[in-house]
Amino acid sequence: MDRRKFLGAASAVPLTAAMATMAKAQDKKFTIALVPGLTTDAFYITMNKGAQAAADALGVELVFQGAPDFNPVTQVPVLDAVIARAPSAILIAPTDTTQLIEPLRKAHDAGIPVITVDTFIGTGVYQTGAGDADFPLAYIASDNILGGKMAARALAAAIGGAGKVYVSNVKPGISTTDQREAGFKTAMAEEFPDVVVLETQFNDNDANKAASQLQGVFARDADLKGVFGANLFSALGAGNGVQQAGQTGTIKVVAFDAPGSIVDNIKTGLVDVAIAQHPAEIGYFGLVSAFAHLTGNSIPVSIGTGFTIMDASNIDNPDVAKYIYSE
Ligand code: T6T
Repeated sequence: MDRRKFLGAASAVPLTAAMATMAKAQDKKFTIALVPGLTTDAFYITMNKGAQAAADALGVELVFQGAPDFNPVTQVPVLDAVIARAPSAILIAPTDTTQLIEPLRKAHDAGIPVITVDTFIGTGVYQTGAGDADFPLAYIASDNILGGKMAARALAAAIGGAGKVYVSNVKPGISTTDQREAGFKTAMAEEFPDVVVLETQFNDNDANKAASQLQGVFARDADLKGVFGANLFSALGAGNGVQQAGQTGTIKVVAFDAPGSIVDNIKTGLVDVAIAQHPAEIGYFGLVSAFAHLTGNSIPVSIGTGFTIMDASNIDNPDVAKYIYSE
């Protein structure tokens, strides 16, 4: 066999096999459901855009179906309805690490592959044969512990390395925001001994509650130096609270997530730093992973997406601004 023929033969086999699988896949139109934490959150709207871009490229029908608030009580009936329609696969941001295990097992038992995006169930370590929540095929998300540490470093820098701060958070039991708080507290304890982290305030994803909690903390601790808003609504509310207390620029705000409203707050000086996730990439890789699995390929059990740190110095840079969430 001459060299050209040899090369052709060597590469043709896997290539043809892959193409045949793809072609077979495209004979059947897959329908993939994306169940977000809630439908009206710019984070999940942006995730859906990324998933839609992949779906368009692969000829997949994408169905975006979720609840109006971030709550297992409203998410589970939506999930049940999605399972009843027997999609080819489900991408879901579970709203609670334990309460979504049994509802998602129903999908798994019905033969519907499950991939979790953004949040996880159980420990988030899947396909190990251990525990009762390892059945999802993959987890695709930001590294939320790292994100919390990044927030701590940004807030410590903003307050000059000393003083009282607290975390404005959603509620316990959400993998992402639990991990952000844990990462934040670890970094503060290990790297910033002069920062005092006060008790976390839980706002149930209600920005108004987060705003009044800020005022409550400030009333008790008038020397409050900063707050970390651990997700979009926590950060927005904490910022509003700082403004309502007349403390703009004095009480520093570090925000997780980057909707247009937070970017506006960076421009007015209310928010110092926003840690933007890359939700479009989470949606894109989620969709591609589901398609790869459905067409007979193995997929990574975990995919981590990145962050972009936004502040007044870089927010007008198009390479940074492209990560502002869609509304
Ligand atoms: O921060 C995101 C997401 O990562 C988290 O799981 C829930 O809150 C957001 O959707 C922002 O509102």
